[in-house]
Amino acid sequence: MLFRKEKPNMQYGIITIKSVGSNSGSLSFVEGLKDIPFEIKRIYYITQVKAGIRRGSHAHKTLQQLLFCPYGKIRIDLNDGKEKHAILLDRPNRGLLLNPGLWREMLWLEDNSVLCVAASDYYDEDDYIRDYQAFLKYIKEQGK
Ligand code: T46
Repeated sequence: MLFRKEKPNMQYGIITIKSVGSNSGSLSFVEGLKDIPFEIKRIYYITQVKAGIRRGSHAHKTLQQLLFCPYGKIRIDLNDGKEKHAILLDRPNRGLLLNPGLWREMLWLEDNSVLCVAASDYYDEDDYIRDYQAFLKYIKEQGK
């Protein structure tokens, strides 16, 4: 597993998702524990979003996720409480691995762009930090 980080201290990585192309299109695939460092327990995807819409504004305490955009263009704004960085998901083979402890916002840059997510665990609202001040406090406590 080879992850590229543009900000070495931030808890995220970029992967190139394996793809097989032919005259009849392109097929991309990800295998848990082989291509990404966790077993996939949940898949979800977000559709029918207009350009200019923002979602997210939360962090996770333990969840690891792989985000990818098989169609369209979405910007992911990351913030670890110290640094901010934006990642563009604009092609089907670009994957963004997110470790816990990152505040994220997703900005749709094109109508109907699709955000797909493979997650390391089942849905659990208790794993979310949805208040920014609570996030900053949490990060500070984790750093102790
Ligand atoms: C994340 C970003 C990238 C469920 O019931 N099950 C699920 O598996 C998920 C993901 C959500 N939900 C419910 C919880 C909310 O009532 O769906 C509703 C919308 O979720 P939320 O506002 O958290 O959606 P986003 O787009 O802001 O965030 C989502 C994920 O929730 C989050 O984990 O990292 O995408």
